[in-house]
Amino acid sequence: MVPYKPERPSPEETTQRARAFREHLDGRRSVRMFSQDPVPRETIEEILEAAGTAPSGAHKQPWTFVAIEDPALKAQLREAAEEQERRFYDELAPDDWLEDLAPLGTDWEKTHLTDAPWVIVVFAQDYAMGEDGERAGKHYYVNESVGIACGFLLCAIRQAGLSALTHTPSPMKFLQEVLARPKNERAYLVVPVGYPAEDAQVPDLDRKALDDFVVWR
Ligand code: IYR
Repeated sequence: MVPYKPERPSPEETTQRARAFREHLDGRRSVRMFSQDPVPRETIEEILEAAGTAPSGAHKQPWTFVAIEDPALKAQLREAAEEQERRFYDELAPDDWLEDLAPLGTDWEKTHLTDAPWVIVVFAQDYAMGEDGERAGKHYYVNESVGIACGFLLCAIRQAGLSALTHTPSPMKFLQEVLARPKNERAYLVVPVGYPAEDAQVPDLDRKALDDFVVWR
């Protein structure tokens, strides 16, 4: 154990700071239309380091982030994703799911995978793997841990002044193959990162009011 002495703002200051952060986060929108303008690798490194500060079960940090800028690999990813998505929209998705997606204007086409300068693919490690490729230890609360790390990732992207999309192509198995990830890793989330396109549009949606999602006791 080591001492922990973070700064200690006054109670009033905690409100101000919480409000400022809330307002900043409230301006975040998921973006599906990206500019091809470049984003420095250094920015992505900082964003990934921020994600890596997330808490995790038994501090096992059970995540791998694959940061892709190679246009050929992004194109390969897009082609594979669109193949899955075509099947999803044409065959697999039940009608009520398609109805729920209609206001978002999504379809099988995934231009963000080639337009965004970076595509981060997040993998969850269901167990630890040794150098020899054999199971080497347990991981705990993997979904919770990786989910929190993705939350940190999205906050860091917002703080950098960039935009992202949380894309979950379904099924996601192809990502493990295209990106040649080991067998202990399971694709969790695809996050294109960049500037929004000049003419980007987002759905006109509201967020739940506090009273609609909080219970005070
Ligand atoms: N994976 C599909 C469908 C999709 C599902 C949900 I739930 C969304 O919020 C958005 C899309 C796609 O990416 O288009």
